[in-house]
Amino acid sequence: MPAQGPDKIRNVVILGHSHDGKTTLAEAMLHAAGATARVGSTDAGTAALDFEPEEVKRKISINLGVAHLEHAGHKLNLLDAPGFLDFVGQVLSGLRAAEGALVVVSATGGLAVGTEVAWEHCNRTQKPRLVVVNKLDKEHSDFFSALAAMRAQLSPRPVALHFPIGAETEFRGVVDLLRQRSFVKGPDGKGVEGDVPADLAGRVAEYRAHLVEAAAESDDTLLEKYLDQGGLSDEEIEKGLRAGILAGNVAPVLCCSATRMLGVRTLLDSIVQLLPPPGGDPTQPARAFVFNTAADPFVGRISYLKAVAGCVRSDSHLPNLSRGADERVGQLFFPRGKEHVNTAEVCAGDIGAVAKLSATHTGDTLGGKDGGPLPGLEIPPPAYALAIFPKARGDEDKISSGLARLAEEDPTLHVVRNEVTHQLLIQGMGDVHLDVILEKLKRKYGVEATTDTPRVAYRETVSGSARAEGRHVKQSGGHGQYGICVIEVEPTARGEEFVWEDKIFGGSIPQNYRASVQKGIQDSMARGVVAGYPMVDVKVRLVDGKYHNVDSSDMAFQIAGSLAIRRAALDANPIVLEPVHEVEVRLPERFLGDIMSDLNTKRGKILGAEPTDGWQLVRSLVPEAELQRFALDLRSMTQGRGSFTSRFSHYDPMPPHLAKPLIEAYQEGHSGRD
Ligand SMILES: Nc1nc2c(ncn2[C@@H]2O[C@H](COP(=O)(O)OP(=O)(O)O)[C@@H](O)[C@H]2O)c(=O)[nH]1
Ligand SMILES: [Mg+2]
Repeated sequence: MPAQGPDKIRNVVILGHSHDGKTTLAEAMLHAAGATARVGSTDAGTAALDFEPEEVKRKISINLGVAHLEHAGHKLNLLDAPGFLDFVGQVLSGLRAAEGALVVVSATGGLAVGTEVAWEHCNRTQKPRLVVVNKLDKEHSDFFSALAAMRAQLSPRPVALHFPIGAETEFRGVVDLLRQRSFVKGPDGKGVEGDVPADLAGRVAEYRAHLVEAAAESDDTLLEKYLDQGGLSDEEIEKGLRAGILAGNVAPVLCCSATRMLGVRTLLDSIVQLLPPPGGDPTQPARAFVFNTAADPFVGRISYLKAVAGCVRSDSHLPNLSRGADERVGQLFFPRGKEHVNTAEVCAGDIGAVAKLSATHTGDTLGGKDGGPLPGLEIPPPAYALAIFPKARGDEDKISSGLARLAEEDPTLHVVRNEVTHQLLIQGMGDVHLDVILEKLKRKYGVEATTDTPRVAYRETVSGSARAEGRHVKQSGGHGQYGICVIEVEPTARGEEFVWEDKIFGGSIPQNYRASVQKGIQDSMARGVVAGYPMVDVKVRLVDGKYHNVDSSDMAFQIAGSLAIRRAALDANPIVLEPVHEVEVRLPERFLGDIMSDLNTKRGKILGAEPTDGWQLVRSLVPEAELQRFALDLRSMTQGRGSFTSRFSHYDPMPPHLAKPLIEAYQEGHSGRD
């Protein structure tokens, strides 16, 4: 493909509800433009864009599919995003690289959650968009009710640009309301352009009037002219539409059937005609943004980049401004699914990819005259976590290194070790996300793992005071062991961790052995005394003891200290402290009652609820133990519309009826220890 200026490029992210036909439509566009020899099918597992085994198996897109085609003298880069909510990270990557969005909607149902979510993504990122109503070949499909449902609930309000032909009987093609021409499939399968069918003329005129009105409203001078003269020229309508789309006030709606390849060329025309070009100056020094990464076990990392200025050249060096490193750029290519079309350069506005960058990650900026890096990607915080264990002993290192590689390609995956529970945790967007991670771990890095609900990092403390003796005396022959200490414990203020008081008068324990007692106590507390969790917020007073000239030792006093703290703590009303999170839930108003009662059963405290245009923001404090499945519960409760963030707030005493079993179970397991 010849080098093209930015005005001849369109970068389009394809968004929408899962299963509404995004990937199939992208495949249809690639084939219609002659970029692929046959139409890939997601059902048969032959889609160029869904080529990873995890995608083929589930028949869903997981990764952002990137492919290019040429149409009407323009280069189109298609970014096929997954509709499944767990893979929002890939949607954000696609949004970042595209100037325009194509929202795919099925003509067979009401307004789907995924459509609403896609709409919000576009609104938030101010993305000009086209909507395409797909599956019009299906029985019971209905373009007009799909349009009405969108017009009733979405803002900016969608307006028809296409009118379906034969929608009631057999979908055959479309009328372009702007050009007032019809496009149907002829007997030889080729597209045939013609006049508006006479029987549709009345309704076509009615829908065209809406379109003209929407175009006129985008611009004051156009509106004036429209009101004065009662109409606009075709050029003015197109100009008005483009302005309205760019400003986010108009969203034109097209029709198609991806599987029948109907309406696909007119869709390509509209993308070229109505969505904005990327901009960028090819004569400036090269500068590129890395919007996505794929980990390939054979090729290594593949970085997807968008040139924002100049031309990035194969076999060159560019500074990575985000990491302050020099990066060697090898062979550049234009991806078409897993197929790579090599290129010598990727120029301003265009999208390309390169393998084996050494220091560069998703969100990084390469090169550029103005020094600083572009803002990185905004990645939502993880919502769901699992503890991960190797199936085979000794695979710990393989798991860690495999996960580290997977986290490089997926910024929504976090791998952390919990310092209190010592568990390795994987955190992500939902259960399917983490499921896919396990599968990739096995396929790409040959290591099998199991998962479990993470242990909660409880703490323990005392709520009363007590006095106890720790006695470690063994003097039967040889060098004996002798250490006796008496301590008193009481709670401190929350957060003080540990307070040590030496109240020994005289020399019942010499100075150096007092330090041994303290060490024994603190080591025990770190390991857990009553329930196996670190003991905190305890004041320990050393009040008395005994030593022996010959048999006493550092170790004997350490053991005495640990015995003393265990006895004292058990007598001082031990309690378990649990981590409490501040949780902020955002959800549509109609779910407010449901979320309140759910948070109630989760022992949550509601701090407040704030309405913001149809949505509610509910703030609450919820124990971590109750939050482990919250992402899944919230999703099913709100059909995926709700989202939440949570962050650690503080530790609170756990209710005794929940703490008691933890303490008893631990004591049973450790009763023989001293
Ligand atoms: N009848 C019909 N089925 C379609 C059409 N487009 C997609 N499908 C089917 O819808 C299902 C989901 O398609 P896919 O492209 O994977 O959806 P995505 O999740 O939005 O990418 C598959 O079974 C497709 O064959 C269409 O225009 N007509
Ligand atoms: Mg898909």
